[in-house]
Amino acid sequence: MSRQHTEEAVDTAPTSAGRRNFLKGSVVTAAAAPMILTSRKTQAQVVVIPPSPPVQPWKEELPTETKVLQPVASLDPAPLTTAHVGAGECGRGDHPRFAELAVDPLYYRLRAMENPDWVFNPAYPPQPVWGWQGSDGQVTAPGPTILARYGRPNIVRISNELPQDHIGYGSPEISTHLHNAHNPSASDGFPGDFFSPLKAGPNLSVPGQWRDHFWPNIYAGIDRFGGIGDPREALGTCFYHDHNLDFTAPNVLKGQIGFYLIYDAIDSNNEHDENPAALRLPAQPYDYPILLQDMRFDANGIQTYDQFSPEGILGDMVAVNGKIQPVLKVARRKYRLRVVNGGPSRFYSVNFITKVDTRWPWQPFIRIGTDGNLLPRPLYNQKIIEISPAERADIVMDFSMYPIGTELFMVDRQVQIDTRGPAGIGPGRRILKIIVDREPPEPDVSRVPLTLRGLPTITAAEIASAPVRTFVFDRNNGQWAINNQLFDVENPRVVVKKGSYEIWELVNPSGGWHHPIHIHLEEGRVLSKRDIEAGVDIPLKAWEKGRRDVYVLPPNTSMRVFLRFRDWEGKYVMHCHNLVHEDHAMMLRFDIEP
Ligand SMILES: [Cu+2]
Repeated sequence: MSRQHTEEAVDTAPTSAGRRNFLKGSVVTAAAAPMILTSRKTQAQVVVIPPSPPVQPWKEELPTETKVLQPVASLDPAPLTTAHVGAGECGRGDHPRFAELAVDPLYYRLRAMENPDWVFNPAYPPQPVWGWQGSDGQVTAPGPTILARYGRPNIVRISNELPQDHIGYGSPEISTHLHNAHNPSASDGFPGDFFSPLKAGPNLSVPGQWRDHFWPNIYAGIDRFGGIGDPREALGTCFYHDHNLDFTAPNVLKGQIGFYLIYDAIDSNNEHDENPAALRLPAQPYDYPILLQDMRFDANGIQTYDQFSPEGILGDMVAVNGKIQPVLKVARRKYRLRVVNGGPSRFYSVNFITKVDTRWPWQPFIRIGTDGNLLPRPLYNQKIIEISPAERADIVMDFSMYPIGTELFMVDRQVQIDTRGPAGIGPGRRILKIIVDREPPEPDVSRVPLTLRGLPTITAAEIASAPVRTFVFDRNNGQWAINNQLFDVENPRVVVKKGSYEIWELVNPSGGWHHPIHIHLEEGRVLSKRDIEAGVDIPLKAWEKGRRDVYVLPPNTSMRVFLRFRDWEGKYVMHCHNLVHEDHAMMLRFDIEP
């Protein structure tokens, strides 16, 4: 059972002593009255929460380059297979295949710390966030970007220096997940592996100040293909974020998130690459990640959240890289923009507009990636990006089409009134202003080639012989459940053999809720999608046909996903990435056995 549910019965109304005691000292009391789920699936009694106070738009400037975390020369004590229990490391499991794969690693220090004076917008007072310290010593939320490379392992020493006497929403333990990298279980940020100097999750042996995460930067398929695996399995757009059991939504909202981009020989971060296989896509600093998070602020302009409501709070402000309605200044050339939906609950449909005479036409871009992965071929002349929580879109925009001084706006056109899911497209609101303010210092030689990265093969025989498991995502007594069961961090609900493959059928029978389902460790391929009420197949969208790690289930929808389970053993999770649903138990543990 998860922590929240051991403290009180799952169907307890949000007036129990535990919640009251918590709320007494919390900033959420004033603004966030609870929502009460009724027994009817599609109805909930929604208490209206006051809107966030107005902001001053287009005042804060985003950095023109993503802030990169630099490696350190060494770590003291030197990382070992076994945890340095006694020297401050929490009691994690051993690093598997460490001697084999931790060859010539890069070392990083990633420190979770409070910044007491973060400014989301000049209209709001400086306030604490739980960010990450960058190489310049500053603590930012999102944290610094790690630029990784396939074949070069990273050992990231993550330390928890958050205030342990914290009162309010969020919980100062962490378990950092590198969303969907092919990583060993002990370094995956399993929800029950949360740690602080004072507390250890149920899957750790002792608390600690820090934990070494062994992120080997290998492709899936090392057992079959040898070396560093199958390059067709590459992920590029990853992000690290807290996965603390029951507290993921508040901790991520407080800033426990950052980008992790992985390059390789073809997606090489080098526009001048002479390797004929290299794609030469726009490279750093013109490869720019953009994180979207929905946030709510109280009457005093202080961020607020209700971590005990099973419907959470839908943010009515959209933070773009931690700022509300900021400005990004770009050079007149191509940019690769990696748009990441950091949740907790808002879906986005974003496009770009600029004023032409009296009109605001939608501006074109090329979509090159879906979730973490490059598509086999670019999608040209795209105008809108639809992304659910945790989904990503990798696009190339050519700002050389615009004269210096042009202002563009990134607009979210998604209508959404509660955390249940999107409700159509509207006129939208502007969330980021982009100003083309300079010529690039050198000619733009980047390009978008006609082919990007091929897909790994799945044979008809494999599909025919794959065992099928069905998972139903629905509510159970006001909590979120999978096959009518709540998350059990101690016991696997599914055990699969390493090297095997299966079809997982994901079913959302509810009439009201959308569930973006995330499966750790491996990308899957959607074989089919079905409207279960009408009994007909639904055609897949172009970007749903690539490798995926988020499977968006609208109401009354099922999906069949082909998955392999490779290279690593141990405990992993599948869960809804609406972080409210995840925290309220819509998660299951699956184990991979030898
Ligand atoms: Cu969900």
